[in-house]
Amino acid sequence: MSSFDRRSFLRGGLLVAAGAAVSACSGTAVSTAGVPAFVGPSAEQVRAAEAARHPGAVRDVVLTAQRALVDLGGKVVDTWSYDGRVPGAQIRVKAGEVVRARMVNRLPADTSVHWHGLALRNDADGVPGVTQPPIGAGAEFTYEFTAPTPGTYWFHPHSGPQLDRGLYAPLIVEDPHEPLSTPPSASRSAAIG
Ligand SMILES: [Cu+2]
Repeated sequence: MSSFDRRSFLRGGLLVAAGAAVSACSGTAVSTAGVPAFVGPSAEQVRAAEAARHPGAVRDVVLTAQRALVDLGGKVVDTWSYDGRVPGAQIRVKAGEVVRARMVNRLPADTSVHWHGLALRNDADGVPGVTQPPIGAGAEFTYEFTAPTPGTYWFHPHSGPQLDRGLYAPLIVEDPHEPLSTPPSASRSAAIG
C-alpha cells in the first residue's frame, strides 16, 4: 500500500470511528457522508462529564497567536508566538478550576490549541478536523474545560509545525491539598546537624 493510500485508509477509519463514537453517545446518527460531526460544548454528555469533575472557579485567559520578533540570546528571529513571547506565558490554576481560554488567531494560517497531557472534555482537545474545526486566520475560538489533575503540562497547536516555530507554553495545575512544607527527612538532618 503506498503511503498515500495508507494515509487515506487511516483517515477513513478514523472518521468512521469518530462517527461511531458520537453516535453511541448521542443515540442518533450524526455523521453524514464521511464528514465528522462534533460534540458541541453545550451537549448534555459534556455537561454531565464536567459536573462530575467538580468544577471550581473559572480562570479566563486570552491567548493571541501572532508574529513576533524574538531574541534567542543575541539572535533576533521573526517567528510565531503566543502574545509576542517564546515560550508563551504560563497558565497556573488549581485542580478543579475551569480554564476558559479565548484563542485569537492573528496568524496567516489555521491554528488550534492542544492541551497536552490533560484529561479534558473531547471538544476542548484541540485536534483540528477531529475534535473541532480549525481556527482560521483572523478567527477566534474559546476553549473551556475543567483541569482535574494536578501536574505540570503544556499546550501547543496541532496544526503543522507551528509548535516548532515557538507556539508553546506551560500550564501548571496546582494541588490544593499540597502543604508545601519541608520534607520530614530535611528537618531531621537539620536537627542532627
Ligand atoms: Cu502535545
